[in-house]
Amino acid sequence: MKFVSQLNEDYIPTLEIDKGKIVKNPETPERLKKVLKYFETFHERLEVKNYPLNLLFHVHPKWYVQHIKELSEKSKDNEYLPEVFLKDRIFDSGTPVTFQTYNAALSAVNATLTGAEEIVKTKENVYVITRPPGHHATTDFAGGYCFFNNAAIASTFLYSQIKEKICILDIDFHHGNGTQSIFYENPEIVYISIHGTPEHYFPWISGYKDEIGEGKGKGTNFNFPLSGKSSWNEYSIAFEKALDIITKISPAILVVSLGYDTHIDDPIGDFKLESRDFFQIGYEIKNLKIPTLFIQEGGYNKESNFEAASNLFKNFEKEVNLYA
Ligand code: OKP
Ligand code: ZN
Repeated sequence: MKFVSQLNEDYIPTLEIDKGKIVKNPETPERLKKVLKYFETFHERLEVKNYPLNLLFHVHPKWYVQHIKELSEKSKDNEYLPEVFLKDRIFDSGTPVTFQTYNAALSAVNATLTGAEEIVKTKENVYVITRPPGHHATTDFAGGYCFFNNAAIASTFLYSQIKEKICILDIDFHHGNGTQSIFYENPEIVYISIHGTPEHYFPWISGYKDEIGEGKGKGTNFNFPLSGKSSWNEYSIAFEKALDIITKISPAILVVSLGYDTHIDDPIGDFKLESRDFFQIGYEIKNLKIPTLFIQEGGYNKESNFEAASNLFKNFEKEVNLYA
């Protein structure tokens, strides 16, 4: 399969507030370098293209995009931590803005759209290795290290091209509150997420089971909140259910919001998935036999990110069931 990459190496946020203390921000280019190296060795790279801002405006209003640009410009000499969330349009204190934020977030969108265009043209699987991530960004709020919602922009673009159902499977440890909210009333783009329960984990505000969509989208949003410390035993039950939903819907394209922060060695996520569990994840997604666009979300340990990615894609690209 092909991959496209944009790590935005000049975008390095350093600050985050956690439990009242300034801590080191983990969302850095370093975290994905080993994953990228692995892909560079074995896979064909697509060059990132630039797309019109209009594709962004289908998800985020112009004023919000402009606002993120202005916040970045104002952060020329000083990384900026949001203070008044409704004014800053950033909903948490873990999402600082640097001078490079706007360009990086925009480049991540372009990388993602490059992958999306390729899958429309070829119906072949693509992996977009990029940052900053996107699934926490709503139409007009940044948060959780996310500014523009890469997966939502790609899915909106995909739907506009093929006019057939799209499913988004979000397997980052955190609930993709942004993606859910963007498609909450949209029956054509179905959101399915498995994550640490919002009772105990970021983003706190959504990800409950009873959030099923609204209006025409009622019944097309699916949340599987799990208790922290879940291992493959518990995780696999939710994962099977998620895959059953996808099989029933039979979308033309599957978008996977792919986070490796479900791995036991991740410093932020709390699940206990082992490296070998990612073999099974790869196998089962492969078994759906639906063209799949993988979009990078979280994963904050360089080594476990590599273990998870290499195992997942090794099996995604062949067909062996280690657990059978
Ligand atoms: C982004 B992604 C903030 C502590 C939590 C935010 C975590 C964002 C995860 N005070 N930080 O879904 O991996
Ligand atoms: Zn996450």
